[in-house]
Amino acid sequence: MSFKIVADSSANLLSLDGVDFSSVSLKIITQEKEYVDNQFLDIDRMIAELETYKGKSSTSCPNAGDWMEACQGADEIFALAITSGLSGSYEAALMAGKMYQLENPSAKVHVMDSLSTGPEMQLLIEKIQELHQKGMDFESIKEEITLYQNHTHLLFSLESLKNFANNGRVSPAVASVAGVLGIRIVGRASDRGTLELLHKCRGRSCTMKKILKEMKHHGYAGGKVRIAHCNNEEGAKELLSMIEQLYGECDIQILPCRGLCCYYAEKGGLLVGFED
Ligand code: X90
Repeated sequence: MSFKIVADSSANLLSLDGVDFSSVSLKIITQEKEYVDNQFLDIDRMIAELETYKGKSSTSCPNAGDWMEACQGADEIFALAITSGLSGSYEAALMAGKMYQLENPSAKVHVMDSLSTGPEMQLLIEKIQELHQKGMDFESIKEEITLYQNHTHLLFSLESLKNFANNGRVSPAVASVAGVLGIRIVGRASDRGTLELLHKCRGRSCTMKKILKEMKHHGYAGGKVRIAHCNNEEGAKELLSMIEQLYGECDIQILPCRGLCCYYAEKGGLLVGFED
């Protein structure tokens, strides 16, 4: 039985040690070029080019064919997509799952709407891997991961919602709040998988305090934390040390955002996935 985890590139993971894994690329599109969010994407260059680019830009999700291709050859597949509240990726993955099972009647496919993205997806993926490595069977992993998903959360701090607004993924009124120079937005992935704004902050110390406050409020008690950042390793490290000051040594990892998350989170953005 070959087991595989497949996730779209919003999870910021290109590979995983010890389990068969494929990333399915989203794309960032300008009138001049297309950035495919895969291992070849030079993210710093994309950010620099987008900074000087004055035209329209958008993103597109993988189609069912892209998801199908990533599943090829596997008998048991867990497929995780960015929230269906903001993207069509989950719908495409669902369709691919059905098609794959028609072509491979003995295959098992479980498609998940992460209702989130980035580091919260990473937590789900790591848990699936852990359960599989413990020897748990497909159906039991499915049950466990559904329960686990109720205990993971995503918070974020963003300096701008420009790309969200330009692509109609938040209202212009909401975006204008974040558009004020020096104002950062702290928010969360809502239970429906949409952007929920919680605080407006001026300066880094306020941002960090609000993130910590929201983590506590949502039940954080020293569990796993995954922090993804767009060109803001310093901020991620500061948050890590503040968490450890409060909770002692925890299982925390920092990783850079890949293309899709960087496009929306923009320079300075932090995404924090954690367990309650
Ligand atoms: O289908 C597409 O074109 C992709 C659209 C993706 C839009 C959302 C990207 C989010 C990236 C930014 C901060 C976290 C927000 C989480 C809300 C659930 C990361």
